[in-house]
Amino acid sequence: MKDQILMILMQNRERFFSGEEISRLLGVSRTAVWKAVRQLRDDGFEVESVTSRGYRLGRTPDILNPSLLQSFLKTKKLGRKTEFHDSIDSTNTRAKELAQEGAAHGTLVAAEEQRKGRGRLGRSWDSPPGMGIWMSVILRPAFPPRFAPRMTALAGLAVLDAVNMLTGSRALIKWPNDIIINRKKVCGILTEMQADPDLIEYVIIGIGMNVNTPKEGFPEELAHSATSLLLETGQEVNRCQMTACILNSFEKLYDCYEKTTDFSGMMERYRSQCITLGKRVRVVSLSGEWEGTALDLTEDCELVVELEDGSRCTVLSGDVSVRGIAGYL
Ligand code: BT5
Repeated sequence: MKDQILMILMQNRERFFSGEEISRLLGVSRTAVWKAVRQLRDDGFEVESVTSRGYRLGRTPDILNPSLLQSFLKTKKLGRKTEFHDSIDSTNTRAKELAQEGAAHGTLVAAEEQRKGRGRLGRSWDSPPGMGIWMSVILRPAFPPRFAPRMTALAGLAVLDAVNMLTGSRALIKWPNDIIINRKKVCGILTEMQADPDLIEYVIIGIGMNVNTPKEGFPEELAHSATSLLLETGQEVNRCQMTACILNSFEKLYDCYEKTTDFSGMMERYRSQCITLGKRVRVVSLSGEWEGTALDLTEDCELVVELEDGSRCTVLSGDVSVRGIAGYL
């Protein structure tokens, strides 16, 4: 009921809504409405109340709240079913469980904190409470498994759009899954999939974004390579609004791609926003390390690297880390 009242107030921010109207709409008593409003205030929502006019929503706190998220969403499916946690081991792990139980396309799992946030290739992802977006979306695409890396690319472009829209900052992509502002990592994407040889059962897109993390919020070992939107822009960003903005943009790109199955336009955009291209890189894989120049990306989002002897190889995102010669970039 608290969430239903929040939804009503969110959708009518410009006007007062009387207790009587709310109680009639929801079929509950005036006292129940009053109690729920008190709970909202306890949660940090500013609810003005004026005698004979009613309630109006003021400042909203930066908490992960399903109604708050819904009020910012413009999607049909992404984020319309949600599971929110105060603390969880990993939203990707939970999303996988839900997908195996049959959860619908677009289901979102998000958490205030992850205790065992995961990166690629067994690495960990630092996910402190209340500062970032730690979320996973379940997708059920109808295209073959070899196109799954395109989902990481679409998610990356969606993150760039959302960052630009809400902060005005220009972020870039470090192939295959890092989002960079001012040469530091602000966001990472972890794509996991369950598939038969020619059919995807589900894809999980995990997105970790440092939003309001202060300098001291990062562990020592990330101090030089990680950043947050707050540190780069000086502005706090509402995490529900940013989550919705990413999902709004992602769904647009995803639906367009699914309808046309033409990736060329998106690929052009990806190439133009990818800082890896043209750089000297060190490729680190299970079979060894080698250096070369990142030349291009294939239509399947593999990196084309020119080696010292002039030969070329393509590198698959799932198998390797790519580092700049002089450090992280
Ligand atoms: C990634 O892996 O960048 C993918 C991160 C995906 C995290 C999301 S959060 C929601 C969902 N649930 C999960 O459990 N995971 C996903 P990778 O490219 O392997 O980068 C990992 C490396 O990034 C680490 O080894 C650190 O060096 C660095 N790192 C760890 N935490 C970071 C942070 N909060 N900000 C910036 N860099 C970080």
